[in-house]
Amino acid sequence: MASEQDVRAGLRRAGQEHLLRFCAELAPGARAALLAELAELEPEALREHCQRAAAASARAPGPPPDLGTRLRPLPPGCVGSAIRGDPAARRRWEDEGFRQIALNKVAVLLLAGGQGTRLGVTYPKGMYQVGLPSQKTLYQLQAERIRRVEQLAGERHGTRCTVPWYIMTSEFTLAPTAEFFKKQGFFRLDPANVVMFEQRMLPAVDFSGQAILERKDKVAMAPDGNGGLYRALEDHQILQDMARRGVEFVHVYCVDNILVRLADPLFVGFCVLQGADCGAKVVAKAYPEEPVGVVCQVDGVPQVVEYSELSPETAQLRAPDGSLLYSAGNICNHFFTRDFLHAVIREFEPSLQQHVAIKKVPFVDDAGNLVKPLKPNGIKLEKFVFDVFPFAKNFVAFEVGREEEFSPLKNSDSAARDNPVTTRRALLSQHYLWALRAGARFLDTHGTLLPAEPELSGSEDPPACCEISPLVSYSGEGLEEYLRDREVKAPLILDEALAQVLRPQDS
Ligand code: UD2
Repeated sequence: MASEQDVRAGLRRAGQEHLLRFCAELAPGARAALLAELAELEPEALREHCQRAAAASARAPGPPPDLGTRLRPLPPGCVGSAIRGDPAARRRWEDEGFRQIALNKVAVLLLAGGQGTRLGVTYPKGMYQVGLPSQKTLYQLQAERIRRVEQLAGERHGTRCTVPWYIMTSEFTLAPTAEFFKKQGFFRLDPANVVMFEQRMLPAVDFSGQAILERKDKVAMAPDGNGGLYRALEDHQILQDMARRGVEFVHVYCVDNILVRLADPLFVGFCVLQGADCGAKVVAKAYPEEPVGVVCQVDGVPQVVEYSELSPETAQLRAPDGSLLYSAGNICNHFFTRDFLHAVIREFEPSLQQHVAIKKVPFVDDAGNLVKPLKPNGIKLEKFVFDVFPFAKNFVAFEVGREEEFSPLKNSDSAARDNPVTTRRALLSQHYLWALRAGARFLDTHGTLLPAEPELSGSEDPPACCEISPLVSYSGEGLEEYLRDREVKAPLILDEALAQVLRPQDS
């Protein structure tokens, strides 16, 4: 255990000795915990971090004034599409994706270290359930999509295959996530193929460059952003684990998109056949201020300009056809080769930009009282996962349909968008349309035929409630077998058990 003397000497070198100002009055347990936390902070790195945070917050807020003139949309040559163009090309991409999955070369990696502040829950967002008839959580939907895509790839290639699931957590989310997975029996995945690892935390700093104490015995710490991924991969030797398993391609995604297609064969196959080392799924932005980053070029190099850093004027610019000029919305679904991740860790990680977030950070004042500030008082520095795009040798983007693939849970129901109601509706609308396309006709609870509505507005619930388990269908495939020319009573919950009942008997 670190001695108080050693910790104090380190903090003095870092200019942060104030963090021990209540040490003498702490009970032995609390004191040991504080010393242990502080001993983890390397003095030189802490000094630099605090100075950098204060300097960054002193700079003018907002994007660099000339950013607008340095932006260009992505060149069409590096953009593929799941919704337009040649269907034969799409089949080729999908075949290739399934082939790579069947060869055990594809892994998924979930970014789950965020605190879910906007949603306002105290537990990890993946444990949230948006009120589906099945009451499945986001984690469960994701686990089941992994199982289904493994099954589909296995059936095509006559093999058994695995898509390992790497989950990056933080100090806030690791313990509850691990406990939840255990309690849920890992959703019937093999626990050996679910690898959780923790990202680093960084102290929040005030405007004068002093790290903030949130309690007398605790420094205010925050995860180092989803771009903390790269250091975390190195800290926990994750690429070595991938290499042992033969994984070459990694689909990285964020936790809150209820429609996320894990290890999406189409996206993976497209990236592989293009020889890409790095790729991003995009959707056309719904409106100029939509809180998604824009995938574009800055000074001729592919990059994401985050929504918080894009000026309103640039966000509103229109192309000659009237569409938004910068419309390639980042949905936080990225493709990386393992080799590229290796290069990032070896060469580029230290040069990744640090983004500044100014927040209200509760603190103890000099008299030892807990203060909840009314104005922002603290600086958090974060790296972003997509800031590695400029280092790619061959970057591609892949356009997908919003209704099929993007509905994020960001806010509580008090917000108008991206909340539990809108995400639940997005999933149930998708499943209703899949069922209609497969030939189902819905009856209400009295057995009256409901009119089919193949076009949904998105602002209302579908006319019949239908939820299809990912274990039955990953992206709408294979449903004719159960639903063609069938009259089914709403609500319909098509899970594995019902699929058994509806399956035509072998003659
Ligand atoms: C993210 C994207 C944004 C847009 C949007 C789409 C980033 C930086 N921004 O914005 O461009 O695509 O999603 O929905 O990717 N996380 C961690 N560790 C952290 C912080 C966050 O793992 O320290 C995870 C978090 O749990 C979530 C993901 O990263 O799964 C995205 O985080 P967010 O919800 O804070 O990002 P958001 O919505 O501002």
